[in-house]
Amino acid sequence: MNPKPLHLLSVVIPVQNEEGCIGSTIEHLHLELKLKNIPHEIVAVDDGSSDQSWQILTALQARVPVLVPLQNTHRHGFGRAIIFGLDHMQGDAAVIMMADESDDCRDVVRYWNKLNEGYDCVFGSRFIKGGGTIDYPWFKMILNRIANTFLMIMFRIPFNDVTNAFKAYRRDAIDGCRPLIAPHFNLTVELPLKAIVRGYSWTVIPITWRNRRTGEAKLKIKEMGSRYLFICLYLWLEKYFSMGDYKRNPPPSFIKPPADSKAAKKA
Ligand SMILES: Nc1nc2c(ncn2[C@@H]2O[C@H](COP(=O)(O)OP(=O)(O)O)[C@@H](O)[C@H]2O)c(=O)[nH]1
Ligand SMILES: [Mg+2]
Repeated sequence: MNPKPLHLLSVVIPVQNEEGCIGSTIEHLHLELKLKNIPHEIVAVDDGSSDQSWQILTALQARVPVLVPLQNTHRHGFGRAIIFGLDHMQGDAAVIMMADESDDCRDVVRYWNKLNEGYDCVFGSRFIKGGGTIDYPWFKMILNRIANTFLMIMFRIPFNDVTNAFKAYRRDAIDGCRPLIAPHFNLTVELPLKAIVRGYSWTVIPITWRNRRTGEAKLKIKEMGSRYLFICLYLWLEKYFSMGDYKRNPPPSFIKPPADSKAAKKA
């Protein structure tokens, strides 16, 4: 467990063509966190939107002073935009949240409270008691359940909602997962799996999700399937074949004692 107290929560939101919902997502979130006295900033990363999303974000700053609108100046992509947001955040913890009002702001409060108990990561599950989904497209649901069952077996973890991006991390855990390499939606599995494989502490709480009511869903399973597989296999190789080299606490045999220590002199 991590005893370091937390001072600021950064909510990182990737945004692409969300003019119909981005305003209310941010206003609701800000209101909820303000009511609960949670010190926060909201980092919204626009990725070349062709609609009014960017204009809405910049105008909203007047009403939500903790809003930090950014434009991803690098190559575009869901994962790249989130990494850009993580690179620019000021907080010592982050929640990654979607712009389309699918995620519940009250769950952000629960994430923050759990992080403050000392966990490095807090993951939500929509598929445990107390969690749920509204209007989840049936085809996506079938693929989701199959993929998550495979991940539970491959990584031997008792957590059944790895593929959802809406999760919370201490900054230390995020930095321990660098370099982050997934440019697209596959970042949603890179972050939690890497944090688990590298030995960061984690826990699961129930969360709810509801389908967007405006705009378009952007996840294209056909384009992403092989990218998801790549990231899962890469982390599977790291888990079983890297001998713990990338772990948060590397195996003792790999830690060299300082040159003037007793142990070093003996050797
Ligand atoms: N910055 C950025 N955000 C994206 C991109 N693709 C999707 N998003 C955002 O990521 C979130 C999830 O996308 P969404 O369309 O709801 O995905 P789906 O519901 O899983 O199909 C939303 O906040 C989108 O605005 C992208 O290429 N760049
Ligand atoms: Mg969505």
